[in-house]
Amino acid sequence: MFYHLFYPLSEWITLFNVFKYITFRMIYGSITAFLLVYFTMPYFIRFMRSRQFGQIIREEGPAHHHAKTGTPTMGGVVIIFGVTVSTLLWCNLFNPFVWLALFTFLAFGFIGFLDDYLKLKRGKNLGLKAREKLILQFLAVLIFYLILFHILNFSTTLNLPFFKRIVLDLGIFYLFFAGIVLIGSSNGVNLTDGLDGLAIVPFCVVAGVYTVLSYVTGHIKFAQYLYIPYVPYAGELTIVCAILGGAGLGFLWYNSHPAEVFMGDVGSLSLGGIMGAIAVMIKQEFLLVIAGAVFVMEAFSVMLQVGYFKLTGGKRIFRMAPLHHHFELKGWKENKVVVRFWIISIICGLLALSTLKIR
Ligand code: 57M
Repeated sequence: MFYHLFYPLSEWITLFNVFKYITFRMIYGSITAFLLVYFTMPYFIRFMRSRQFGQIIREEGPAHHHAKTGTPTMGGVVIIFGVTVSTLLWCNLFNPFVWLALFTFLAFGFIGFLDDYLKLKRGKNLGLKAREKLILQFLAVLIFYLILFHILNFSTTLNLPFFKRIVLDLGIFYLFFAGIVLIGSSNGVNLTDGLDGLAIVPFCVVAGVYTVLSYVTGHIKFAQYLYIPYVPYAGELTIVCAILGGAGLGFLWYNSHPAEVFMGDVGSLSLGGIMGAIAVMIKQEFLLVIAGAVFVMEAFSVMLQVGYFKLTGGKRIFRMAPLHHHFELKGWKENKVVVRFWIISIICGLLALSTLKIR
């Protein structure tokens, strides 16, 4: 909104020319999102406590997790509020990618909200069934795919890191590829969100990496110089990624150990979903695997554990899945696990950015 309100006035007030620049709006969008979450969250926490809407802890969890019973959850509602308001304030609202990213964010957030609400209503950690969640997620992906490829006529060619000359055209199969990216990243964040601050910092790292990737992808000279596909609408996603990072830091203020609030599935699914959508829209899906390696590790640890458990009639590879619980049961304190996973995510974020020069 500010872009549409103030930039046209730059003819009379030169200062307002700054509203044209993505870098300016990226910084202030991020700060706006941080402040919106920072100032709103205490009221949300108070509201959830007054209604006794607290987390129900799973039985099979590590013993010390039971001390967290009753911690307010669904803090993702405040993240969604901060991101949505900040995006509407600072982005160019004529950019279709901004609306498509917001749609994905809210669609996955709605699925997570349903899951959280059912858990609270039933008083058990039993929300949507895995199958129901997957069907709803795929429905959201289908709408995302139809808008992106059939209304916006987006290219179905796939861009690979390191190999600038290889271009694969997936055609209709991009629907399934997009499904893997969006549902994979959404569930990856969801599974990772099992310790205080564990999911939100790696998410902020990925948001930072994709802030840079969106900027260079939407800038024709940088895209040509780096041999990456130039995507005209991608530039505004720089601001959306920075806003996501700012909102994430606002949430971290309250989710850091000992957490005063959990994000809930409404937060984890929406954050993972929008990040997957942005990766598809700027044609940098594979770098999500590198930058989001913590989420990939956690999801794979579950797949390996559950698969091996079923194959061997109850044997385990890890002491417990996801991976963060394995280290907890090995005797690492919660904060030790969390900070070490943060370090890994920062290194992986830097590696992801380095691939831009290795092509
Ligand atoms: C998502 N949710 C946390 C909170 C958060 C197949 C199986 C691996 C699935 C998996 C599962 O159910 N995962 C669900 C993880 C939960 O957090 C809530 O969920 C939201 C995110 N979706 O926002 O609302 C618990 O995590 C803890 N937490 C914190 N701080 C935070 O900031 O301490 C969360 C955020 C919260 C709180 O205790 O209650 C979760 O872990 O459920 N299942 C599991 O992850 C279980 N693992 C398991 O069953 N492993 C078996 C299987 C694979 C054979 C095995 O390895 O033998 C673990 N779940 C829990 N504790 N709660 C077991 C340990």
